[in-house]
Amino acid sequence: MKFYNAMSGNTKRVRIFLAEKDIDIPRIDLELGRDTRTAEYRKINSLGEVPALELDDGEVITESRAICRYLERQFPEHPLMGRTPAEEGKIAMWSDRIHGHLFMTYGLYVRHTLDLFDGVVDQVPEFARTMLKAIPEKWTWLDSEMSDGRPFIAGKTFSFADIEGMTTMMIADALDLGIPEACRHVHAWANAMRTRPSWQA
Ligand SMILES: N[C@@H](CCC(=O)N[C@@H](CS)C(=O)NCC(=O)O)C(=O)O
Repeated sequence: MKFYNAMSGNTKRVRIFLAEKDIDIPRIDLELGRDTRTAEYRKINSLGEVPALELDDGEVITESRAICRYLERQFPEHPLMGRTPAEEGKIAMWSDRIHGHLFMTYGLYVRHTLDLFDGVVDQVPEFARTMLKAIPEKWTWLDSEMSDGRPFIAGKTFSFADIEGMTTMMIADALDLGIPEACRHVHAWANAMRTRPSWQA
């Protein structure tokens, strides 16, 4: 297998996943916006995006969340997506919520702001401002959800939902647009996530 990687939130999701599962896959490090936009790389992913996972038979899986789902099935030890139907449902629910409401709010802000994405999307500054404004209220929502004292986003055990949260934290740190001070439940969770060896992935 080969893992096509670069410095980005979507690749970080896969790197944390691999580290949590203790899986070692040969990695090809690309520079975002340069190597990802070559004709050669478009043969791997026609969208010119990372991450991508090339399997031993030459098949390629793209989209970070699909890659994680594949890895979960292929390497079932240290399950991160649930052991029972109820756990699976709960973890899928929370990972979708964190991805849709938190990660994508940052993601859309970045796409409509950074020079890197100028031309990739038609950047609309007004839309970027709307996303920026929404960030604190998204964390406040998560804080009220986590005020029940659960240690992890989907409940009692670390899961893919926490990886979605960690991926969002990475972007928040990079942009210096972090978790509001008042969100003490989220801060307690985030501080615990920063101590996990996979945070360095
Ligand atoms: N849905 C995809 C999104 C991947 C994506 O948007 N990757 C961006 C970086 S965050 C990329 O590779 N961009 C390449 C470029 O702009 O040249 C996933 O989850 O993997």
